[in-house]
Amino acid sequence: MQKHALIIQDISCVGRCSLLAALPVFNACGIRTTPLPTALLSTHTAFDNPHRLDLTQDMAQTLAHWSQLPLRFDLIHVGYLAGAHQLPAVQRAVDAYHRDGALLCVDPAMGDWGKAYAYCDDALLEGFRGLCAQADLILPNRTEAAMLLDTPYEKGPDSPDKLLHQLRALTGRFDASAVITGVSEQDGYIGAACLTPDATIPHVRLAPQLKGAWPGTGDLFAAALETALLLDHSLEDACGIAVGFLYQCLQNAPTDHKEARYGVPFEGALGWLRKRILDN
Ligand code: PXL
Repeated sequence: MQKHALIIQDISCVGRCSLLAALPVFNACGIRTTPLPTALLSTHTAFDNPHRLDLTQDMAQTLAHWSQLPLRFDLIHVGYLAGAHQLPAVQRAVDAYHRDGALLCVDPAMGDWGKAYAYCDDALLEGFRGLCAQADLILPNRTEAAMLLDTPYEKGPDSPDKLLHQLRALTGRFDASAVITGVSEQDGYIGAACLTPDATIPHVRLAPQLKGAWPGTGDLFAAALETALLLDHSLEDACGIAVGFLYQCLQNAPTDHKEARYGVPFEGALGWLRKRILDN
């Protein structure tokens, strides 16, 4: 049976993030996707003054229409929201579709590099904590982990063990897993660490660190990891695949900030990802 993923995040037309990064990753590996767009932006928010259209009302109407259809999903991904006012619509989608073995994956898109996104307020943070409490898998970066846990963001080489145990506790579920991205335990390397319910120590997966910062890396990472999970890889393996995918994508990526804003050139690496995931 073909797997089917519901992806709840924005459409940023320019900048290769959120839905425009996630959908091709799932689709390249044969997974059917259904988007529930939260907002339409002319670019992501690292460009000045994007045009924004808030789609909260449209989310509610879309969900009302879908309630008349026999839709079911194997995975629900929640990412970038336009604000806390969208949480009721997201909860409605979770209530409708987080059942029959569907995995709820929450990427609490609230900030990066030690800074919260401008629109992110306490209500959104609380809302993401509430979504994390229901999730099967949460995937914050180090900035978001610090926000969720109300601990200071630590720069530089770090050990993710304590954070991951605290994140798993935050889910409030004995069977949930946590992944943290942007981990650089070793100088010159970057990647992710994951903690599954049956493990006491995290698994860390690293690749050589490339100089630069590209918007959308978290969205691509989550999509690659979730695709691998849906296609029967373990979380540790899926984490390694997603780290490897980003390394493949970024090897020839522009590093200059003005160019890097256009996002990760992931298109040429989709074949690598498909092979890595499907050639078990
Ligand atoms: O990749 C995260 C993201 C998603 N959507 C929008 C963003 C960002 C990060 O800045 O601005 C609109």
